[in-house]
Amino acid sequence: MGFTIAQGLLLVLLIASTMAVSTARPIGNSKHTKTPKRIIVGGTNNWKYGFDYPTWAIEHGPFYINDTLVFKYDPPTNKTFPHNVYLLPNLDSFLRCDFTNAQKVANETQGAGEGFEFVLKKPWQPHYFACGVGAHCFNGTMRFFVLPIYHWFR
Ligand SMILES: *[C@@H]1O[C@H](CO)[C@@H](O)[C@H](O)[C@H]1NC(C)=O
Ligand SMILES: *[C@@H]1O[C@H](CO)[C@@H](O)[C@H](O)[C@H]1NC(C)=O
Ligand SMILES: *[C@@H]1O[C@H](CO)[C@@H](O)[C@H](O)[C@H]1NC(C)=O
Ligand SMILES: *[C@@H]1O[C@H](CO)[C@@H](O)[C@H](O)[C@H]1NC(C)=O
Ligand SMILES: [Cu+2]
Repeated sequence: MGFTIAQGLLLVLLIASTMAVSTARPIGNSKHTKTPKRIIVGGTNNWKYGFDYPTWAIEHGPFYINDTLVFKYDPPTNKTFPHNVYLLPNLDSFLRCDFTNAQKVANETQGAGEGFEFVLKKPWQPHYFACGVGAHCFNGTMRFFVLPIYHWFR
């Protein structure tokens, strides 16, 4: 499969993000409890076009089993783009933003208010999140990858 330079860079970032699991969290740091966390995707940026979610995911990972990812986005109006949330089936579809066989987990209105909550239940399974609207995934960097791990790897 032919990779572009951008796709190659993304792959390097993904590998770096999984390796960060072993280096980013010093053992014995008392700040790290076992209570699942509620994490707003993008922080105060919420879920929007053009924010760098791949980097956000690296900087805020690793993510743990039972942590909740919260996607916040306004319902579509005349002035705002709609957004939604899909899970892409594999790394290749993620790199190409190919929504064939993707699973829509939140529609255009579910990000309103407290946001759409996705609980990370499946250990060691890569989750490829992306927005399925227009070019939001490919050109708007509305995509990221998480690999939920168990707390005792902390
Ligand atoms: C995750 O939450 C479920 C339901 O509350 C619980 O049964 C399970 O033990 C939790 N898993 C971990 C790894 O904490
Ligand atoms: C949005 O667009 C519709 C149709 O173009 C219009 O009727 C409505 O007044 C607009 N709403 C706002 C808040 O601008
Ligand atoms: C989005 O999903 C919610 C919850 O399933 C549903 O109530 C709502 O009608 C849906 N909205 C659209 C625009 O499909
Ligand atoms: C993304 O942007 C590039 C360059 O502006 C453009 O050529 C391409 O068609 C866009 N991709 C999509 C899926 O719209
Ligand atoms: Cu979007």
